[in-house]
Amino acid sequence: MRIDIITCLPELFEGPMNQSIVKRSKEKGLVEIHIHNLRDYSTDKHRRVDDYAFGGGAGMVLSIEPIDACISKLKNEVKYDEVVYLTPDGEGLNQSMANSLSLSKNLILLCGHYKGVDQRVRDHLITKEISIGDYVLSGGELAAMVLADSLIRLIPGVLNDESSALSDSFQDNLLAPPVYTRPANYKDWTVPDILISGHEAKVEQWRNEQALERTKKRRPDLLG
Ligand code: 6GU
Repeated sequence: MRIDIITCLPELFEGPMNQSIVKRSKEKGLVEIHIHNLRDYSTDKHRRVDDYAFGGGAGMVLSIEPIDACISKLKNEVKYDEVVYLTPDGEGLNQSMANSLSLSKNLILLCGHYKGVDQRVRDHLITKEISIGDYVLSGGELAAMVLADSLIRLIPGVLNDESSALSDSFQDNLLAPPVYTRPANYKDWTVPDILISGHEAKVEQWRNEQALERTKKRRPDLLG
């Protein structure tokens, strides 16, 4: 998978996109991430990428020209499955959306800032609008990283078997069951006997029950 991220704050991506699972997926050649500084596509002498809103009101709006210049350049080189705009009024990200987007070969993620982007960007250049939850972030960058991470870990070969994505919370509309590791007894806080029994089928059954119990208690909405 190739992910092209368009942002006014490219530095924000340096940490999160170069650690842990995302780092290893790049090293394995399974993922390419290209960060594009929107300012590099400004024709303004001060490299400005935003302007005042027509009709007035507080807050600057990202202009269409640098965004179109960047997206057009990328589209000349690569065929994209989706051009995604991260925005709080987009469709809510969930595991089933992540599963289907993880099958993409090439994606553009556009990070908005300030008061958003010129509506004509959304009308003519964007194919999908995604929000990561009902709260407002200062910009789309953290949301783009959340989305990228959720997709990358689903690519075959990115996770090893023991951390398989299939047992994650939400993957079958159930939260994940509790997990334990050594020591089996810490300050008399003990591990459920069944997990130490060596009885695989019973462990499996216990985990299913716990997952269902947790989901009922914490997220009954997932059970429908
Ligand atoms: Cl995608 N962007 C911003 N700025 N805030 C958000 C969001 C996105 N998703 C939830 N809040």
